[in-house]
Amino acid sequence: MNGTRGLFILVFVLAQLGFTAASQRDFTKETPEQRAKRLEWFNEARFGMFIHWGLYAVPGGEWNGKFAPPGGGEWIMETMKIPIPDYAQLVPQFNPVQFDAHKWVRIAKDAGMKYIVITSKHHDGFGLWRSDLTDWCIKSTPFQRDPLRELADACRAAGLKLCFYHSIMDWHHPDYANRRKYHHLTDGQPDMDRYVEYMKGQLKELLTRYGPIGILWFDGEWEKAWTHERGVDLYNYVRSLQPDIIVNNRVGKGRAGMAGMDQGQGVGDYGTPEQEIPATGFGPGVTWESCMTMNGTWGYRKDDHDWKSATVLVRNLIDCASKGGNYLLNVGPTGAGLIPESSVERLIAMGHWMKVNRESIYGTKPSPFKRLPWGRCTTKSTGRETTLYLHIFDWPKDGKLFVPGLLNVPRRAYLLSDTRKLPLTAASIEDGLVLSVPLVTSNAISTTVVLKFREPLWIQEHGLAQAADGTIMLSAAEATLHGGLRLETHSGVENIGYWTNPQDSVEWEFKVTRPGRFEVGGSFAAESASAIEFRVGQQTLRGNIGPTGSYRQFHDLSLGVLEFPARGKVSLTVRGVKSGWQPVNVKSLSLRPVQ
Ligand code: H79
Repeated sequence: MNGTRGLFILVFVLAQLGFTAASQRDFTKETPEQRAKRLEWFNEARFGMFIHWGLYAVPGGEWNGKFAPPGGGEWIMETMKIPIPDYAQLVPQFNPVQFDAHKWVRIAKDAGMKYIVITSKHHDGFGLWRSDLTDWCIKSTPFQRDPLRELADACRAAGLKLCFYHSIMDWHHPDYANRRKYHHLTDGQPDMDRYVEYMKGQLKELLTRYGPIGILWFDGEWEKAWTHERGVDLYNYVRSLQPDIIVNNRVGKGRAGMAGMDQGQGVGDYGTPEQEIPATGFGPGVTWESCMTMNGTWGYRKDDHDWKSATVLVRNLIDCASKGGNYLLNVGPTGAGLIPESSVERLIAMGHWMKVNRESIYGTKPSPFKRLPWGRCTTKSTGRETTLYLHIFDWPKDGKLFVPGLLNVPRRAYLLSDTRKLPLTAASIEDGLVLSVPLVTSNAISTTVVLKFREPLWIQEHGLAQAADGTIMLSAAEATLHGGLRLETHSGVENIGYWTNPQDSVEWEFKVTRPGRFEVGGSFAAESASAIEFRVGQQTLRGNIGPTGSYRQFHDLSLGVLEFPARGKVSLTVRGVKSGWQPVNVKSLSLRPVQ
């Protein structure tokens, strides 16, 4: 054999080996047990802090004396169409000397948060760490420190997991394929492969310098520049550097809108609803985390004073836990390095609540109930014992808390806030449990009642029933949806949407105890006039809807009368009327007795 040829073959074989060694492990293929073990800490944590911090904190939403449109905190470069040289003027202004990693971590920990996700790089491409691969990072600012190192040290000392948010979309790098027109970049064509090499190089820095990282939280994956194949490759790359790391689903292309869950071909470990909490959980094995701002903006915005109350924030956390998800709550520190006081106040209030109620959040499993009229439920089980944590948002004025459908009598019942665990009286009635609780509660945000059982839970929900005045309220969340219909949530309000096919139908089951004639009303939104049809047994009723202005503007309408002649279970179905059908959103129906 010719020597040169032998050498050629050897090099070729080695190159092949090198190639397979680099890409051989497919981390998307692991057993459910391996996956569950890797995600264990995350599923127990339930509560994390999101931190959006970067150059954009300096303008705080204001550019050349004008405030950016809503969202223009971290998005200010894009919404104000700021060319790179102008945006780069922020670099010498970024000097957050008041930044104190221990203080930030203390604020998170005292609130009850178990992990921190900070923007190593947001869409503007600017790195918060001292990268060797670009000058477009913190080493070019007067702030000659490394905030990620300081946070990594502070997190380790406090026992919190540090995680990185990393934007795939990059408005600064010339090789990112979907270049911004307003940058007027002329230096050749973007080369996405080269960009990915750069991004991997940066991720390697992030995953080898700061110890174990809990999560890589990708974002900005929705543009054409990014593909499923690139997503799978990046997922495997990140896990090859830290095999135990958790990667969100925005590494790939599977995410369906702001609801954040994968549809079709997805990659990544968990779903990422943004600014919304799913109407229901997704069953065992589906992991998710709702991320949300405290006001209306992720990055610091000095003119955004639209803060959610501590009550809403705590109830959101409970809501997520009751559906088996995590709550990732955002803060946007200032250009001086401070978490805004309004955020700190709210986190302190959440911490006070968590101090008493932590046991009802961490490591809990979702609610076994479909609906509870006064709040939410989380559960735990250890050995033979099952615990229900009832989270009471609306305290019963008569001191009687009814748990509909719960047929066991608990071995013990007490208030979680009661250090003496004085027993509450519990009594079974026909279709549920009645607990005697104090007439007033000491915690108006949410009070937790603990129920302990030795035997398996016996829950039989009867569905909806008539209220004292005979009315039957049917909410979107309680409907069974047939076809392509979906339950959506906007600003905490749930409605049935995606009703683009009149053949799709909505069904409610309920119990009639006082028969009679009922006026059918409802809350609907439609862009154009439409018609729907109600069916109960042999009866039908047609109703005309809208237009109401938009799909978000709900009007209360009265549509006619239906009769429920006998006591018993009733199934009511709503369908579109084929001729003249236009999509309709439905928030609720009401059935009121007519005399
Ligand atoms: O990092 C946070 C956001 O900056 C990012 N994801 C969270 C976690 C995000 N990217 N896109 N979106 C959120 C939704 C898109 C919003 C937009 Fe707009 C509507 C982009 C342009 C119009 C909001 C409003 C941003 C600018 C104006």
